[in-house]
Amino acid sequence: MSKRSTTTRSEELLDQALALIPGGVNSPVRAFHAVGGTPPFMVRGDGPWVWDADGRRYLDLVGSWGPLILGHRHPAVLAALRDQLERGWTFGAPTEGEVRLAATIRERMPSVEMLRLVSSGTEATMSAVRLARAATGRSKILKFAGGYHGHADPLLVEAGSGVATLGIPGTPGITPGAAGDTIVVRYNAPPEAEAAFERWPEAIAAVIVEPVAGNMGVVPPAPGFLAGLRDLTRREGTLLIFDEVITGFRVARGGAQARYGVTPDLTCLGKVIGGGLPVGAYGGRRDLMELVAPAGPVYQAGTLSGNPLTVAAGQATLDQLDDGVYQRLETAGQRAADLISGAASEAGVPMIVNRVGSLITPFFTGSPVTDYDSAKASDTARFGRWFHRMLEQGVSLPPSQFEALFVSTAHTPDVIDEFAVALAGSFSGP
Ligand code: HOZ
Repeated sequence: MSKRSTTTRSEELLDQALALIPGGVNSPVRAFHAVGGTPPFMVRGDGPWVWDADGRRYLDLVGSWGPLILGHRHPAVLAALRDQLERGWTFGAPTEGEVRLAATIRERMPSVEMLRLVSSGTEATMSAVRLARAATGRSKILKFAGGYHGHADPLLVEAGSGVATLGIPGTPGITPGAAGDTIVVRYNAPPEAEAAFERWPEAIAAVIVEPVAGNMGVVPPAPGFLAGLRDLTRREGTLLIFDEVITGFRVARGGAQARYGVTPDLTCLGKVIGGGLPVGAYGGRRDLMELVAPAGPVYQAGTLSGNPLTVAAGQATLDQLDDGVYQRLETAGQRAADLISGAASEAGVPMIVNRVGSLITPFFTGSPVTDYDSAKASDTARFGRWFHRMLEQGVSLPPSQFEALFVSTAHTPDVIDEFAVALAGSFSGP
């Protein structure tokens, strides 16, 4: 087999990785399959910046896909991690830190009366679905096309994120039984959800929804969509699960449920609550959570759940997030979105920029993006060309049209000025 010629350290590392790790990456969205080229292998981060193995510096708008709401190596998070490291990093036993973090989450998100910490968003959604099935005695789950809730079998059907990016059509490895229990309807289309309940009466255990879709690109809920789901699920005896893995403590101090004033039965969390270390959580109504083992019979467990380092980083992160921070994130997000729209319109490129707080997706289309079909109408080849021009200018964006840009508190006005410079001329050309 002939070896690819290599010129950069990232290319060398990718060559080695391809022989050892599927696709050379440990999560598909990191590969550059949708945009072409070699992903820079990162070695260091600081504030809004990351550096690759070839010493190039990038303005980071990936933010580790959401957790780094304070940017890289925030001093408070670093201090909390150092402090915990000195005392040990896993005990397989309860710790005071877990209790504090749970109390902080409940105080900011009152619908989460009790919660269980796990190690990833996938674990959180998977466990919430199991709990919903146990609590209702029903089998089916209703989700929305382009919604991504991690990679548990029943939730991968018509999923967004990497599944959308790679255009994976079916669900190889998933049994017809698992897929058959998942009903998929259009996001922001209440009549479709209502029709599903008519077709499968008393069969749907839960509706699971990203209250702001973030994995088909950012798609805000239409006015009344979430409240409509709340009414519908209540009427039908079905649980409403908000997947706030991306939006939790990102779009408001109390998450999307506070921003839109709709209270779910169960909430899934991740990303921000771990401050950049592996984490997930599911929680909600006390009567439901008391069904979880060992309080109740619904089994779920994890060796590193509530890991002390994760809990320390998560607590230190949440401790920074006051109202002023959300105001700053809103302002920075608005300015970044305006700059992208302005540069695109100057170049005559049709573009819709969707934004909720510090979550942004520029869609290469002239028509509103309200669901998965309208997201897929984007010119993904043009997105790829723009992505590479920005990378050349030293800006690291998510390598897919169907993801969100994440602005952090480290994206100060000066840093956004640098983004503006990089944007200039980035939409010119084909
Ligand atoms: N799915 C998330 C991004 N939309 C997390 C990143 C990943 O899948 O690796």
